[in-house]
Amino acid sequence: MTDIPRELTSLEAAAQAALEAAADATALEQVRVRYLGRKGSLAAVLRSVADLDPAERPAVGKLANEAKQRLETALALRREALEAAARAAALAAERADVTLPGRPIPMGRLHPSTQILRRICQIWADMGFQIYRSRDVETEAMNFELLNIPAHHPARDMWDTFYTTVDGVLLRTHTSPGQIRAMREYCPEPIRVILPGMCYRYEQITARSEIQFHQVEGLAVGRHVTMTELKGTLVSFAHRMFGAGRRVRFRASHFPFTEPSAEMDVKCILCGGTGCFLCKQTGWLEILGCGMVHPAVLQNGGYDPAVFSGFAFGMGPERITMLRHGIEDIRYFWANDLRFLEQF
Ligand code: 2NM
Repeated sequence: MTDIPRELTSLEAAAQAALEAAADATALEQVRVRYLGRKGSLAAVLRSVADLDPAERPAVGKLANEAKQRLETALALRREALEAAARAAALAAERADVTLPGRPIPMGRLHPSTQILRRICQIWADMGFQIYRSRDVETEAMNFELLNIPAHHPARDMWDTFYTTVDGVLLRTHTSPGQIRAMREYCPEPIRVILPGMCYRYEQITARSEIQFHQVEGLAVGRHVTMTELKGTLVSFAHRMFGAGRRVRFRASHFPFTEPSAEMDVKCILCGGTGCFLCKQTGWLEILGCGMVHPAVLQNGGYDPAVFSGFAFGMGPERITMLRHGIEDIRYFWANDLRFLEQF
């Protein structure tokens, strides 16, 4: 009698135990090579079947083949089980907890100058003023001569100017040249426009003066535009901008392009008028300049000053923002420091 059936039984038991013990695909492959591979233990047993007595061969061969079948089935099952476990582990590792709070994405925002500019424009638009845009690069004639500021006149000293390399071409020192362009475009129709935009001045940069800043200028021209309307319109603006109860006063002033000229103050928004550092103990804050358009300027815009009259005004959005928020240095506006910008 041959020992092969017993050998097969113990080999199969050992192989089954090894399969169960294999913890991953690599270990499983080692088990397969060792027991079921071409040079494995089972193959050796099968080869020895050939040496048996021919009468014994079929029955033993059948036993061996059945053992091989069972082991191959067990191997496939074990492989599947290991793969399923690996998949489950991977899924568990990648699992997203949808109940966790999201990561905050920092929000962008508009520059404080843009915010105030939009608010000012909205107020004037509500009052029926059309927004007119004009160029930053201007001619000397538009920026000065046509606004009643002749060359060599001492008034020129009010505007230190960036000139370009082209003779007679400069960066506008105020948005007023755009008013000449608006008048020439719409003359002889009545107009109500505001002109928001950047202005440039060749100055020492300090806490109180920058070389670039915004202006919003306004202009109304018609057959019967009066100083009373100028005052009423600007008081209405001040009430919309600073609150309906805000007290306002006008002081006489001087500009080359208006006559008479004035400046408008509002009661200090910090102390309410009792006096503080913001209003320099005066109780008032200067908000804008204004006046009746000079006849020479109306003429340059194409309007006959004997028939037409107009009022104009100009304000600085950065200055108003500084007053509103108690900002003590105008250089913050263009320094691009997020610690400043993120406060608005
Ligand atoms: C100001 C103050 C007073 C002004 C005048 C004109 C024009 F071109 F129509 F004559 N535009 N803007 C003006 C008047 C501007 O800024 C402080």
